Amino acid sequence: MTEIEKQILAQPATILSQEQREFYFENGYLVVEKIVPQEWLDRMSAVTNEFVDRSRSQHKSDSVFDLEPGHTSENPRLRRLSSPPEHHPEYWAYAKESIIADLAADLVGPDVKYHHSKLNFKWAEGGEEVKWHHDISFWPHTNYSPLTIGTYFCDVGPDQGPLGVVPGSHKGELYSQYNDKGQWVGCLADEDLANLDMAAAKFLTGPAGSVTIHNCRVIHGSAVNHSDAGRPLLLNVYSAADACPYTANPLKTRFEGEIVRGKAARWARHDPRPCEMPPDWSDGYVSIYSLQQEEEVDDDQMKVISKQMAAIPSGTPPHDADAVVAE
Ligand SMILES: O=C(O)CCC(=O)C(=O)O
Repeated sequence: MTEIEKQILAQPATILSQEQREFYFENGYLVVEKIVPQEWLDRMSAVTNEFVDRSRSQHKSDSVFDLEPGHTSENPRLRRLSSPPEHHPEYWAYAKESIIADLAADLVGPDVKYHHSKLNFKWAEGGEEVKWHHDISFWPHTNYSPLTIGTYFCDVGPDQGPLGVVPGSHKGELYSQYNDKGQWVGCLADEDLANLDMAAAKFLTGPAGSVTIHNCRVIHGSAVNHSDAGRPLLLNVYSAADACPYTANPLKTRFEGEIVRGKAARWARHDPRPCEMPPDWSDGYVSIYSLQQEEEVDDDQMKVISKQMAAIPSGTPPHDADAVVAE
């Protein structure tokens, strides 16, 4: 166990047992079943249904709605709602006020910073796969505390494309997510996967209200949803307050950098292990799906996306500005 992990464990937890915290440090992931109160699930499902309805008038993916091929107004098929808190206060209330921010504090320490969110739908009968990847090289930070907390709104079984993780891979190598032509593809190469023990992957199923937690280095992905039930998974990303991003957030939000538990950091913590840099997405980003599937994004689409991103205010500074002024 690292010194930082020991320090985190020495602080009292709000929700998790010491055993669960140790399991996360050892394996890089955790599932906590049925932890989200029904009231929150109802609120999240209600607002999500509104967005599915809104997507009916959408014909191309943009920086809000990422559409699966085959999406129509009669039969909406969303891959992702990007940055949900940017589009509805209910999602931000969930990210900030619910127990998921407490879960983050149990695992990164009492001072917790928000980074971004996304809602991956994995629609019934064909919802797209997510290829095996590390998150952190999409949004590098000065240390590897960032983690993603996924909330299952519905029961998720093995045929619905549950989130899959490779236990312990957060301690291993960070593999390149560029192809041999130097293009960012946002997933590991087949040659690298062939050298990993992919048979050890665990698929995180659970009843509605369960959460999945995975560290930003852990190799993870999910299969096509072949079942007749969707798999909406709301993913919220937090870090320790002393982890500072040094690239543009692909899912830009005014809430980036907000301290959701505890206090801001005066000092940034730097992990000596290097991190691969992503392309510069400050002008526009669609989603991991369109990158991994190597989909064409036309110029008109890109113009819309750039305009949408430019309209979002930047997040708060990631340092303790008030404390500096007070000195
Ligand atoms: O939705 C999933 O199954 C995986 C999502 C994921 O890894 C991502 O969006 O980065």
